[in-house]
Amino acid sequence: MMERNNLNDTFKIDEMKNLTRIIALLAVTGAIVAVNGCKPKGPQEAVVGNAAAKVYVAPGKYDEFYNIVSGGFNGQMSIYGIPSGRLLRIVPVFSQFAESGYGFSEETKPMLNTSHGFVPWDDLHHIALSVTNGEHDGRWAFGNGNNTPRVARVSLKTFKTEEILELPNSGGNHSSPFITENSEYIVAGTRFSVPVGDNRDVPISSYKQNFKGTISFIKIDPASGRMNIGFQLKTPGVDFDLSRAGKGPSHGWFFFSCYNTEQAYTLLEVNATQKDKDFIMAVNWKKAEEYIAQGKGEKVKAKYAHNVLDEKTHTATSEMMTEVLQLDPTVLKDIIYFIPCPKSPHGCDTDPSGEYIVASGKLAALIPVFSFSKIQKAIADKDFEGEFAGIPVIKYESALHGEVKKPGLGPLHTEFDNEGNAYTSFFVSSEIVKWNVKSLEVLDRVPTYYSIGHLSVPGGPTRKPHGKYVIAYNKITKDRYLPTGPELTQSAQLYDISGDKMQLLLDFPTTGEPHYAEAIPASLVMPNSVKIFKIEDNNHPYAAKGEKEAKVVRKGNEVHVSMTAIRSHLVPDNIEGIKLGDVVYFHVTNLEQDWDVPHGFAIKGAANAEILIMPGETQTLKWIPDEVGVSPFYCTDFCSALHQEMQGYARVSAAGSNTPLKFSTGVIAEEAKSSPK
Ligand SMILES: [Cu+2]
Repeated sequence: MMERNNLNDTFKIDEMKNLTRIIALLAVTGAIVAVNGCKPKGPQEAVVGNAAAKVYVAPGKYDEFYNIVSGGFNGQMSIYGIPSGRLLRIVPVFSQFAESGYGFSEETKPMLNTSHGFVPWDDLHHIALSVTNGEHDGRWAFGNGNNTPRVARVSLKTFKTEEILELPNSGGNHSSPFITENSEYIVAGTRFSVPVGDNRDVPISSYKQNFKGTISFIKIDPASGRMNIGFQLKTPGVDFDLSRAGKGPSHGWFFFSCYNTEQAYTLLEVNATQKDKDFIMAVNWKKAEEYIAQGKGEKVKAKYAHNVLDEKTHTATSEMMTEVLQLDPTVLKDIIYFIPCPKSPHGCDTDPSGEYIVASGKLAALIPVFSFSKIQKAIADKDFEGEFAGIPVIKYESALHGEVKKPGLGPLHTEFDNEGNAYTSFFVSSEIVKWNVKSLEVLDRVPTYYSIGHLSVPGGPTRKPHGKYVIAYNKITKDRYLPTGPELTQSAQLYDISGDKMQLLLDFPTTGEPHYAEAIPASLVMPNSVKIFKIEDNNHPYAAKGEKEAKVVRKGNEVHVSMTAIRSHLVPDNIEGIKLGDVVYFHVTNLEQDWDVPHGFAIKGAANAEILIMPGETQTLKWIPDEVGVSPFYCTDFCSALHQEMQGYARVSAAGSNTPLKFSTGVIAEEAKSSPK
């Protein structure tokens, strides 16, 4: 009854209007999809002239850009070539990936460890590529885990996940992993505010008193890329959505969009859309660094996992961290400021000059563009309209460069080209709108099929966009592809932006649900791509760096097989003396030192995925035999003409048996020689 009364209280007449508008917007979305769905004429006409030639990458030729795309609920990143839209690789990050054994092999399991134990899945929404002087440097791709708050670092040399850092005091990691101009920090802002500290068993209705947000500033080691939490800012309880670092003149600042400044804790679709304006939060992180240097940070107990892959042992380790440094901006008043922003803002993007901050209110009929220099002046003049939960609120007009009027419905995200133009995605009206950042004039619009979320211009978030294309990442693909049952493929669309008018070139399907993506010139990544791991550098404790080092060793009930793989045999390929009750570890070293010759390994009855072993690498598959007999094992990755011969047998005897431990390859036993034909 209490809940019902509260709900009734919120349904005042003018709020009902808001609700009606939201429902109307949603209805429009549906209508657009339905209308477009019935009129294939539109989409067909959208592709004209030389579109095919512009995306055609001839056999044997390379694409111009790597497109690094989040996989959303598949917890992975995928790598596409642009302009062809060809899928080149799926990089497992937060989710187990049976195809390569990521999260299944003993070496990679620690990568998915968290304060909650082993968590084999997450929701990866955003990509941030490392930058130097605000420009892509081709070193790392960072990704966020939205559900169990985590940030990952993927090497662009190996396309492997090298590090995952969990975030304490966070309810969900959405406004992440955006990056500062010289990759000093990536940030992680909590989507859901939650009770933090020692007092966490509180009524949900005590949101205003007890729920807090945090913004984590994760420091990046410039040489190794290693992450650690530099500090956390405690913030009022709201929802943080997206963010961007300042650059150029605004370097040292970070901007976050916040919604639910109503501080609602139920039925947010109504209760968090009451106010005409929410906030952009401006953070002076250089000032925060000063306070940390002055010892003003408070050490707070926390529990979070820090997982790192060692490139010499090819093995990840997981360390549980126990404290974090926090600053309280309601006490240290000159760290953060709120700027009013209509309405339920989503994207918050800084232009290449660093002067303009574009905030896109999902429910707003305009796009406000804020001026960094005006924000600075307003702060200097204390031009505030008051405070929100102890944080100064700058007057809207004082921070505003101007508004893009009637740009479309449901603005979400903005990227930039190198000619002063912005490209904003509109979810509700399902289109990309091009406008000029200084004049705020709308220049062009193209439909997307259908309902675009994020978009990406190569280099769009950097100081020097590469331009040329904009890629739309869409939420719905009805009528675009051959149907595959109730679930359809997710989709991206490529547009040429080199002329005055945008031109649709290509649809290409994506894996998972793409959210944000970045694209980087192939020339910045391709020359550094690792071809093999040097076998002499392999420090894995169970590596067999030559066939002579292959062995089987019993340690109590553990049996460790140090196995080698090279075209086209495994050493050893006959193993006896394993007993029921044993735990068997196959440590397989790939002896190849040639590009693109992985071997795989699987054994019948293992409750596990295959392992895929790159040249020079060692990977371990754990097997607990559950029956007496002989189990075949084999190479799973087609490696040579005699790949099908790359196989062997493991004999499992009863628990109490006295079968001796032995192993071999190429040995014909005496009894086999003498047995009758
Ligand atoms: Cu093989």
